[in-house]
Amino acid sequence: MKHEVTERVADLRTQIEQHHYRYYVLDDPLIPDHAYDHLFQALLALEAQYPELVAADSPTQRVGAQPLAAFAQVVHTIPMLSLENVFDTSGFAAFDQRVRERLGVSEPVCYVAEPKLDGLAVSLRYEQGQLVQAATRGDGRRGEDVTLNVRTIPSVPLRLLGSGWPEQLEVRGEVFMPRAGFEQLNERQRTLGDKTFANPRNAAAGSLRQLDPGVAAQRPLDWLCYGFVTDTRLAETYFAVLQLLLSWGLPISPWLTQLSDATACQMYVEQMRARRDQLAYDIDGVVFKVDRLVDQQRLGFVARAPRWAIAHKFPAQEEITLVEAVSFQVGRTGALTPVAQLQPVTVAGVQVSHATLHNMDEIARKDVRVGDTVVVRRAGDVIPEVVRVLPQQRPADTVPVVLPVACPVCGAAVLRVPDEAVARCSGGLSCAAQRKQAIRHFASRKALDIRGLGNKLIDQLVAQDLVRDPADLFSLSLETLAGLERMGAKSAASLLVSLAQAKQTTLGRFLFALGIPGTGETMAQQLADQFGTLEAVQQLRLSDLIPLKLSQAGKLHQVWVAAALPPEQPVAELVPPAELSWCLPVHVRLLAEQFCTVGDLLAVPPAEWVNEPTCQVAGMGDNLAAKLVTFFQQARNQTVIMRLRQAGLVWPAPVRSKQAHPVSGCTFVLTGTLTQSRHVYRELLQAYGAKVASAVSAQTDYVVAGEVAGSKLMKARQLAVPVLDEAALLRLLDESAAS
Ligand code: 9MJ
Repeated sequence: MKHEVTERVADLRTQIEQHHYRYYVLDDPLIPDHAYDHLFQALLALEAQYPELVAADSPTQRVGAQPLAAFAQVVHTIPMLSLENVFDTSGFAAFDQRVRERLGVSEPVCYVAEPKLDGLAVSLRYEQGQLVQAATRGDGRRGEDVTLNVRTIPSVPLRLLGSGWPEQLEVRGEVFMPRAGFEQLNERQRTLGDKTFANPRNAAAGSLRQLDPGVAAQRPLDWLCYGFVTDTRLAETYFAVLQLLLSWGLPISPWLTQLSDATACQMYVEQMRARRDQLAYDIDGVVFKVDRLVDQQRLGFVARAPRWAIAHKFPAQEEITLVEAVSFQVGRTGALTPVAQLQPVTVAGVQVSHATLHNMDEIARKDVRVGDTVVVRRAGDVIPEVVRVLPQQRPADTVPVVLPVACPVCGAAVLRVPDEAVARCSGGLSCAAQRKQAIRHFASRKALDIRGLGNKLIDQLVAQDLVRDPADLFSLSLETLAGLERMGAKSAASLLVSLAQAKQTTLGRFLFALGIPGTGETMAQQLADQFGTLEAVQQLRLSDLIPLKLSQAGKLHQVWVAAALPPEQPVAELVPPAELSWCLPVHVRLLAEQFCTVGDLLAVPPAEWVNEPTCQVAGMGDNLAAKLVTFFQQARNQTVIMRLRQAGLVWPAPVRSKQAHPVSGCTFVLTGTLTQSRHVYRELLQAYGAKVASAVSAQTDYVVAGEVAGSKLMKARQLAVPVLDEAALLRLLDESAAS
């Protein structure tokens, strides 16, 4: 019996470790979360029953140690190195030159590239495959023993998987906190009234240096491995060793790439720079390492850095400057956004003189005042934002920011919806700011793409009251246009041509162009795909979009019965009961669609309250559904839509053959440089009923790879997902269309 239990425990541990690896290291789970939880609970139960079977490397033993009084010191047998930095192509070229001179070669050297994580370097020692010690870098020679905290990081294996690992293995890597986890952690800290962290790096450092591993376990830490110290040579190249480490359960960067020369390295820098903001975590550059390990050995070290590696640093994304004033911008839906006017400063290579403060709640939370010194952050094309105030540098005469009572553009009252962070101008389309924004949006590239209708022109058209809503654009005459400032007869004529061209559109673009609050490009396209016609979308009822679950309806029923409401009271006037936190005004509206009065509502048994939902839109929350339905119910919007159709806006009828197409329902991932923009391929594939995903997983049916495809191609090969080039993709679509 005991023998059977021991075997069962061992079997559960192996299964759990495998699934853990698929989930945390490969990002590609095989089983749903609840199935994993089930295995975990089974192991916990057995270990509770047979405590003598509990082992330190059991997946149940990540947390549980008592807090420490202090960290022990660890002397690194081989010092932990840092990296030399370069900041531009010429810096890298000089490095490459030095490498080749030292190696005495004239041909190009192969490098391996990976993003440079902005976290804390750690060294992990495995003996006989068991994690025995984890230490911080410290000063490179001595660090702190953070084993108990590192054990709580889910992507750190407590014992190595597979076989072939050396008995003594030391691996090195970076512990970091993904941005989303950092935001959540700060949110939690704020709610608890605890100290928040300035950035993910500080949060990771603070978490790793927690004396209580129970606290560290609550922190969303992750890590990636990029180094190793062994007695024996595991493979010929750094790249091959890292693949081995991955097979033993140690996570490596999905962007790890072998590059054949310095030119390829520079292309990699540009690619990562462009991708920087899409990654889930902060990086501050890329790292290049000479791939061949014998070459690394020959190159050796200088002081505290290897001669075979270099960090190509990106420009900093955060700078410090002064808030000179705060003004308010009015957006398309009337939202007032506070904007800080800054003393100009260069951030990540671009001059910044304005930064968003998001809304009044954010201003209060960050306690930003005019006259403050602040940290501004600019990431890619995103609008720069004020991250935080430096309170020590606050002068005595700072001025708090107050929300204006009247719209700075049209003077209408500014209203704040309770429970919403935004304040809005109540002027609607009579507010020139809202009109301008609505028309800009309508004409924008992803909407109707009206070429030649720039912002200056829109400002004039609105200011002179020539255009009050998007439909007015289509009745502009050549004379009117030619009479405007900086418009000749020629540009006026060409704008009319653009307007005529823009009338041929797609339903997805049209829905997006309408500017339905909360409905972006993807949602608009999804609505078009799912419902096929404008009429179908216009006629949607809340109950078509949100199925109110019977259990929810039952709870509402109980609460309202208990409240003994008068039967003649209209359902639309009921207030969501405070004790049901999920219940929002939208749920009341949902019921009001079907029941007029409280009497009608309570007369029906709960099981019959709600029709089976006819449709649900993936990714559409209750509030968005409510905004969509409200939009189409408003008379003003109905009129604009009618006038646009009268002006001749048309789109192709829905393709009904979608279901029949063999790629319909397949998931594609596009990677590498394609000859046409990804946008074009995405629309094409979607038109055939296929989905386009951003990450490769076991659910991916095809990967379409262009030039310089990187980690996604690698992952596709790992998972044996079919890879197509562009020609093969077009053949697949054509052949199947013909058959
Ligand atoms: C980071 N921070 O991502 C190294 N690093 O290699 C990578 N750091 C490194 N490699 C040798 N990817 C010393 C430090």
